Amino acid sequence: MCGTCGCGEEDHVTFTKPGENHTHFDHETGHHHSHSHDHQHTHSHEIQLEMDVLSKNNLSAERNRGFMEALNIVSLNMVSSPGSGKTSLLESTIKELNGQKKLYIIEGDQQTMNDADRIHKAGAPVIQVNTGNGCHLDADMVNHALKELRPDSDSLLFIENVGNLVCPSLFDLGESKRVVIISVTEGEDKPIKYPTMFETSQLCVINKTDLLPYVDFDVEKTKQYALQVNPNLQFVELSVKTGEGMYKWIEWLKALLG
Ligand SMILES: Nc1nc2c(ncn2[C@@H]2O[C@H](COP(=O)(O)OP(=O)(O)OP(=O)(O)O)[C@@H](O)[C@H]2O)c(=O)[nH]1
Ligand SMILES: [Mg+2]
Repeated sequence: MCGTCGCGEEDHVTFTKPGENHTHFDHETGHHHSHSHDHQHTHSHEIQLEMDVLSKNNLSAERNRGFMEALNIVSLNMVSSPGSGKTSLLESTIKELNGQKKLYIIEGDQQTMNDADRIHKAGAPVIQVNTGNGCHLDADMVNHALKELRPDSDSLLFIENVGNLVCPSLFDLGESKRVVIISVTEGEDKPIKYPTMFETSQLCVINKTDLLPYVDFDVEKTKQYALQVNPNLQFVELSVKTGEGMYKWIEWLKALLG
């Protein structure tokens, strides 16, 4: 199991491109802990284990960062609670940026090929990482996915993390920027309840604004809460469904790409 966030960890994580058989990544050589788990850890052992897991992840993340910098690949780690609209946003982005930039997608979910199939249909190269019981992607998984995906230089890589507002925030994947998505059905206090995700992101996308007339969600209050935990956070409000505000997201992406 993962000593940092407490999520269960499968011996094998799978990597699958739409229409192909999946490949395995043996965590014995990557993320797996080799010591026995008798569930008698003392508190100090747990802290040590957490530091080991995170420092090992940070080393792998730096390898990913170096690899992508060398190829001039801009990468975005898309994090949110389940169902905020990450895949929907990526489907629309693929259509909006059609032909202007080479896009690649890594999809993280515990199970299913659903999101990879959606992205494949939208027209971008994609690989699905199924994390089993794991509740976040880690840098080794992204490293392996990059080797399978083989992105071209000067491209844009989106990494859709497992839907979870807590654990993915601890794991640097080597990304250029982190984007947190919150939808208006989630409640405006999420940034102060789950501050790490908002602290470690550079952009906050507020999605599903088409639903604002039907829910009690104060956009300005949400921004204030988010700015309390991260005064430098930028915001884009949009509705993937209606397309309202999508141009602001595309402008942000284009500014990032330079
Ligand atoms: N009303 C409305 N619904 C939306 C919008 N964007 C996405 N949805 C819906 O929200 C649901 C979840 O969207 P997804 O794109 O699958 O969300 P996700 O964040 O990728 O979900 P996970 O990968 O499971 O974490 C779907 O039913 C979408 O159609 C939006 O702007 N407005
Ligand atoms: Mg998704």
